[in-house]
Amino acid sequence: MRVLAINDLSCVGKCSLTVALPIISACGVTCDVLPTALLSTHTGGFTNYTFRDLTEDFAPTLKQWSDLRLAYDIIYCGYLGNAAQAEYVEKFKNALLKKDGVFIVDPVLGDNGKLYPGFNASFVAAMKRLCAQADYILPNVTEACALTGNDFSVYDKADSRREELFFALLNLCPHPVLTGADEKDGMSVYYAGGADKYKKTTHEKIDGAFHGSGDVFASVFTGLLAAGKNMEYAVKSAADFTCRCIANKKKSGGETRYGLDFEEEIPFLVKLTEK
Ligand code: PXL
Repeated sequence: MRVLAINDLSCVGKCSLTVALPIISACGVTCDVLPTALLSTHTGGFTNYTFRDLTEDFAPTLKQWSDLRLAYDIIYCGYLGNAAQAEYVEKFKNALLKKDGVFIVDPVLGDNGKLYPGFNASFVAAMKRLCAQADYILPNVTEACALTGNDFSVYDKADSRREELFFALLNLCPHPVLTGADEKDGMSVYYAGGADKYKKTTHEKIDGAFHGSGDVFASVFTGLLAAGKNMEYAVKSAADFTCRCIANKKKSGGETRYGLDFEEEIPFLVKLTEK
């Protein structure tokens, strides 16, 4: 199994590729990377970070990889450096994803009702077009609202409207996985799909904003699918794993902007791949 992870390289702060690479590798799968941008830290909770857009490397990279006849079982795309990269990602997918390969898009756009720095409506539109090409999309509630043109303040904490939001995502992609739904009895993930159906898995709610949680979830989900697990197992296990990492972070009391300490849970992840 061979995965291509398309995401930024934030040197400090444990998100994107610094999470995807170790986690997908721990699932026993080759993980190649296409960095979309190089940042000194991620953009959440830090100031004065550097940002180097790597779009100009995309065309020659695709040329070389096509010449090498690389072929991927899974392409997993996360944070993009600009809207134009979305079209390039589609080209990578068309050229390098195996015929029966799986395309996963984590539409990294924002959190807590706000878009991340540098993103605007045309960036959201480009990400939406990419989501329409995907087999699985993994938005949080903020991203789901942005993609479906819904108002976050209406859907945040409105447990009864989650179902509506999930079905709106189903118009975009056959297998949406809606993460980080903050509900009365815990944090839920909505998934599955099918005409008028959804399933959900609910985990303990831990107060606080934990940076990089979405990337940990998406990486475990991708790694477990690549390891041959089914979607339901991958969703539930990714939620379990992320929840354990969040609990550890809460306990250690470290600054949340430095990301989750997923490393100590790697042995647990390896066990999840063996079940
Ligand atoms: O975790 C999402 C993410 C990924 N990459 C960069 C980010 C963020 C969120 O802030 O800034 C560069």
